Amino acid sequence: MNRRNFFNTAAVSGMAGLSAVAASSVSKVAMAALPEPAMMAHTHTAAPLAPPNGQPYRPVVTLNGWTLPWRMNQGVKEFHLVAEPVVREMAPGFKAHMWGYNGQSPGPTIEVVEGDRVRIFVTNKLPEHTTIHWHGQRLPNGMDGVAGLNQPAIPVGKTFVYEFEARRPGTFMYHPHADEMTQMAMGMMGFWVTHPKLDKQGKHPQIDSVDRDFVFLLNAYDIEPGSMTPKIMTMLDFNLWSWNSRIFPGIDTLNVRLNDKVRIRVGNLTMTNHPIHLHGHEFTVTGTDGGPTPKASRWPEVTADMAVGQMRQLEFVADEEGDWAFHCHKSHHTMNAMGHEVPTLIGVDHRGLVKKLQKSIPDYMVMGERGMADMGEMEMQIPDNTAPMMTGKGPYGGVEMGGMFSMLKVRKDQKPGDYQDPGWYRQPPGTQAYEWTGALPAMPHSAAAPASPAASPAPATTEVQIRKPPASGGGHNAHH
Ligand SMILES: [Cu+2]
Repeated sequence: MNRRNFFNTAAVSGMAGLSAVAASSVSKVAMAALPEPAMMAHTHTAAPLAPPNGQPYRPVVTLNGWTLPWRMNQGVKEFHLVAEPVVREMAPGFKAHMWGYNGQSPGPTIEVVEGDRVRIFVTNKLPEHTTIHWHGQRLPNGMDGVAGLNQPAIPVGKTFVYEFEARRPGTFMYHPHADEMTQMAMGMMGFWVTHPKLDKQGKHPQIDSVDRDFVFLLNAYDIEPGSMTPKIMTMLDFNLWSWNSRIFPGIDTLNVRLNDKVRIRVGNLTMTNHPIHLHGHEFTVTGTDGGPTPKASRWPEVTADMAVGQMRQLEFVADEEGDWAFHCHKSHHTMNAMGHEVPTLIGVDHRGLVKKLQKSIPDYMVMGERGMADMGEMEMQIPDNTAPMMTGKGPYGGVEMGGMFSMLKVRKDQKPGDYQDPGWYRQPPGTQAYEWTGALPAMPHSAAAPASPAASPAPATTEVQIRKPPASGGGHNAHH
């Protein structure tokens, strides 16, 4: 990494401290013509960046991210992205060596208005060439960013300029289209929002104005427990499922005021689909990467599938107070680094088996015979610099979640424009599930499954299948 001189410039209001950086490898002459690249040194959710010039709009909030400031140059919005190695803290105490933009992975969100002329300087500080593809945008063919097809790749140390008009409003993504497999596996991606031009009444026929507008990307990494660098050859077997390169409990919550109209824009740059599920409310999908959906085509949902390479824009009125889970519905995606070679052991009687098993699998230990909830409680020994599989504490105990999980927090007294976490919700008395302490009717007993292995020894006919983990360690068998 290049040595840097950090110095503070204007702070984005509230939570985000913003620092600009002058890189020693870029000469002063070059810097005079280029907009200074804004850098971000931390992973907090930055307060929305109110547009200092150009057309007005309600800015978005990037979960555990920030919006890239621009410079107006004779009517053109100029941005400067720096592609470079970064260290991203994925959860408190867990850092990953990634590639990204302007100090973070994902890169900063770019926000413009329909009709804006946009110029983006892209400086390549990676150890290999790169480009940027502006996923979903209408633009001249030579600005589309596919290396070899639309342009020569940006060599190491060079700066290229992309320039086009933001022709249609919508939600877009950006990512390299050069050695994509490596560069996206390493975390190079970002969001782009083009706000609509409004009519004289301040309205758009298909795009409603909202009180809160959140954006984040779905991404996935394969980082061996104890190591810090994502493996780039992985196609399916990722072990870290993240939102904006953060994993629960490292993902900030989405904090809103009761009865706010809320929009959440979610882009999927992983290699599998993610059914994103919201508790307590119904939403409609109001837009895709192709633009706003016709109003007559919208229906209520509580789960929307985000297919690979897609963006979905969800909208709802947050009219139920509380802390509502918001997560991917694939249960393996709400877990952190885990071994995939673990057989299902619920109901298996381990007595007498462990010693025999340890002859062929020396580090074998009993796990999972009562389900996997023990994992959330157990203080298991894990390698340095990794994340526990299921973790996160709520006000009533372990949440037993990891990965793609956060919460929508709806509060009556959340101030307009305040995005701070209000803390845990206190349910009004009499509105929480409670223990029944009265008499119970006789429980009919299923013959098939003993309730607990300790209470009923396994019958002699039980077949036990144990699969031996691969000798190599198989990549990420963290929990043996
Ligand atoms: Cu998922």
